[in-house]
Amino acid sequence: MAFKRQVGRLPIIPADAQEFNVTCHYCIVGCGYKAYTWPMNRQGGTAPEQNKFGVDLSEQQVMDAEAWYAPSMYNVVRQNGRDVQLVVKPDVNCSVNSGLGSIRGARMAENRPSRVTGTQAQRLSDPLVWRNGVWQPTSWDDALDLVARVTAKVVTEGSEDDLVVSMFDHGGSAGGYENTWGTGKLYFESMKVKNCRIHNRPAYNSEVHSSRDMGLDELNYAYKDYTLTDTIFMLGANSMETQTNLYLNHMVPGLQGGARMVVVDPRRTLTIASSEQYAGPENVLHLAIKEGTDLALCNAILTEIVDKGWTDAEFIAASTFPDGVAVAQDDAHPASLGSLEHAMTACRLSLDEAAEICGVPAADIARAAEWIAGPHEDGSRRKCVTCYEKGIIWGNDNYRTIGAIVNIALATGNVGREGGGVCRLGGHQEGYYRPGDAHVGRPAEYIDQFLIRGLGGVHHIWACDHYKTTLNASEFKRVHKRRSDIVKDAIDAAAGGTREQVVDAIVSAINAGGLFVVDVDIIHSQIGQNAHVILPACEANEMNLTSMNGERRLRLSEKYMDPWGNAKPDALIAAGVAQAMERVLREMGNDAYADQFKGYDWATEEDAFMDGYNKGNPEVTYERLRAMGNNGVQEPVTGFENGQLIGTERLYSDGRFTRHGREDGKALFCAAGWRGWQAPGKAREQAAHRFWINNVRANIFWQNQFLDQKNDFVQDRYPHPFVEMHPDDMVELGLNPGDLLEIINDNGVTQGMAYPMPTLKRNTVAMVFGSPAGSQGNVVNPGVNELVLPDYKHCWGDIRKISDATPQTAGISFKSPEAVL
Ligand SMILES: Nc1nc2c(c(=O)[nH]1)N[C@H]1C(S)=C(S)[C@@H](COP(=O)(O)OP(=O)(O)OC[C@H]3O[C@@H](n4cnc5c(=O)[nH]c(N)nc54)[C@H](O)[C@@H]3O)O[C@H]1N2
Ligand SMILES: Nc1nc2c(c(=O)[nH]1)N[C@H]1C(S)=C(S)[C@@H](COP(=O)(O)OP(=O)(O)OC[C@H]3O[C@@H](n4cnc5c(=O)[nH]c(N)nc54)[C@H](O)[C@@H]3O)O[C@H]1N2
Ligand code: SF4
Ligand SMILES: [Mo]
Repeated sequence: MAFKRQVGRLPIIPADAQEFNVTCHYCIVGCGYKAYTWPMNRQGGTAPEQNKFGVDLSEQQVMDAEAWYAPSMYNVVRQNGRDVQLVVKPDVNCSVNSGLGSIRGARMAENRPSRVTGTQAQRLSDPLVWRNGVWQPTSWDDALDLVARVTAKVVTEGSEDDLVVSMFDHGGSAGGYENTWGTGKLYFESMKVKNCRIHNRPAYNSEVHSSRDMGLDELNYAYKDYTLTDTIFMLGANSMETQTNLYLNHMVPGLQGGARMVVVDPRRTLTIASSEQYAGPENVLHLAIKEGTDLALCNAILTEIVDKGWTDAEFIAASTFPDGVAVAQDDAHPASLGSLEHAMTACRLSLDEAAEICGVPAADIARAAEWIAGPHEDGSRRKCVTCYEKGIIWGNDNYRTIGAIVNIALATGNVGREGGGVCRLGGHQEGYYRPGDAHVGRPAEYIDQFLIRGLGGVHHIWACDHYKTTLNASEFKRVHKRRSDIVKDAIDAAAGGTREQVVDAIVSAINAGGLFVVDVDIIHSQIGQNAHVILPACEANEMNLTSMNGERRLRLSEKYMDPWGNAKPDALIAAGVAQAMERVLREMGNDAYADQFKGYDWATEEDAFMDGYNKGNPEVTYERLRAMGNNGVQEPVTGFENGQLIGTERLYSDGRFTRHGREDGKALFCAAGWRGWQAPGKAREQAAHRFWINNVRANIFWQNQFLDQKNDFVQDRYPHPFVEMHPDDMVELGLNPGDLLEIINDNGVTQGMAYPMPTLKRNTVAMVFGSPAGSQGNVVNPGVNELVLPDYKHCWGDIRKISDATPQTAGISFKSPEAVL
């Protein structure tokens, strides 16, 4: 088992330690933490006046004592050039988490880079440029000059369409309002780049087009709605592991207070197992549908609700489109939108038809409809919160399935009201503030295929690693490497040349099919192996960062330590690129174009915030947010009174729906007819292979493991990506726990470690996504929907043993996590 090798005893936080507000930057929930720092040569004492908590620490503390922190919450970091001691611990006064941590957030401190304790020494400290066959450290000026010269030459000799950009669009872990504005201003205002994609999908589009087209922003409730509701309806999400403190601090109290829960997931998740314990198994209904059949299920639930007369007629009359078709189906709308009646012409599906398609009993579907919409005995309306995430978003027929989910919430009047809402659970926090992106178009370009086809000459990558996290990753990697190697070879051949000669060599290589790659990251990532310039960014708390969580709660997470080495905030890196572009273009005699890159004279991330977010939201400043502390304010902010920012608890409480931009304020229903597997190639792949390769997240990992890969605690538990399998399938394939296996199909191959999971259905596996030691994306086909939304979750393959357990994998526990709930 991992233990804290470098800490024998934790120092006591002294009474005068500095205190900072921290929003955990890992997941959407955005739990409140407090960071405390103090000089190396001091510590507090047990007497109340000697420690930060003001309590007598010589006494035995109660179990949930605030005055407690784990070794993982401690580190030694640099602050204003000096080493300081650091504790980052959950904030009991934050309404999001009420003092709860999680296995990820509670390791924020130990995941900071430290010269003293040696943690996260992988962090990039200096810009690196490919020279003499290796990455050589250099200055910002030198690195940015090369980026700008190559980029400027390529976009002026060709066009801005030759610049391809992969960029985060989130808050928290990378992103935030500062950084999305920095990159947004650079690529959407100074330039009009249309060949761009988002970190998690191969195009620049929305994960939830249909919800927005129907009039609803996807984050429309307050977390407290989970404690005010009668039923939680969760689809394709595993919140106990992926929105942990939303689950523990809001859903669990709801369940303990009598709410029921319906969970739609092909596998039994820890959320289901845990909810059964809190609510009693009789109050948790698991619909273990066949993968990809959510749309049929939702249509049958809607049909049952309509036929039973459980719809909210008043709400429908007041707030939804009354008559026929409002938006016809076309290339930009994979289903028509309009009245409930219109939608029903496409959605109507009987319980028996759905039972056949989904592989669950008709009686269970009827029961789900009753739990969602059946009135209470006294005839009063049932409240239901509907929530969904990646089993739906990266699922079959994204547009229509999300449309069908929102249909149910609209038909039952469960939005804009206490105990209601129909929401994404979310991934990262949000922090989107950018100039308009209408020039990108809809459907947007499928960027991975664009690069695979040999198009584009320069690739700027911000905080994402497609090697581990894109679809069709085997092919993507092959081509990306081949194209970037062409440029590396050209640079090597031009060694000793002047800057001009090297730039000419690079551009010639690009014209011969090469790709010049700039990677902005905090570590040297896998896709970073293809980069010619690597720019070191810093994380939240190494800079000030604002973002909002899954109930639109906006906070300022404060800087408490220095960036590692010469790393910088992404916003200031974007500004540096822009300034270098301006200078280079002027030298090239292109003054008009150079002028477009003016306006980046930001000295700090706060300047970027004021230039972007504050211009659209003039009430909101760092100072005011700092004063609002870890409870912040729920967006949209509507005013500032008595020293407080005024926010919005719930969207659409006036019954007017506006996200689609319609003046009538009426929500639209989606004519979401079931049509089987929507993305190309899925049905064929399913027929050709034995195993469904479900791909999932797990509590312990954060994303593609960029920090976890250098964290003993994580690596000791899972030295290889887990591939959970039914024990009988393992026996048939001659696999013992911990054996290494490979998954094979026409798209590629990946590998992992066999982990028995008796609750799985036969011929299905659950593999952790995004691992550096086995990318699940290698075996996902390139199929996307009409609007270029990937279906990562549906992929089939065959499995073969490659090795007996290694000394590391043989030594781990193969207990079901359910056993230790
Ligand atoms: N611990 C941890 N938490 C995280 C993250 C992390 O890396 N680690 N990442 C964050 C991010 S960026 C995101 S986007 C979220 C994702 O959060 P979630 O969506 O909750 O996580 P996943 O495990 O990707 O997928 C959820 C479930 O979808 C199910 N599923 C697969 N196919 C189908 C299907 O056809 N229908 C249905 N109904 N379900 C299906 C899977 O069995 C799985 O249980 O998590 C966030 N939180
Ligand atoms: N098969 C399959 N594939 C999937 C999914 C799935 O469920 N199944 N889920 C998809 C989803 S929802 C997501 S969100 C994506 C995740 O895909 P990615 O966005 O590629 O993965 P992350 O781990 O979030 O990548 C973060 C990268 O940014 C760097 N980074 C961290 N903080 C900072 C910062 O402050 N600044 C900069 N510049 N860099 C930083 C990290 O070192 C890391 O390299 O994967 C997607 N791919
Ligand atoms: S639940 Fe999410 S935000 Fe909260 S501590 Fe865990 S990772 Fe951080
Ligand atoms: Mo995500």
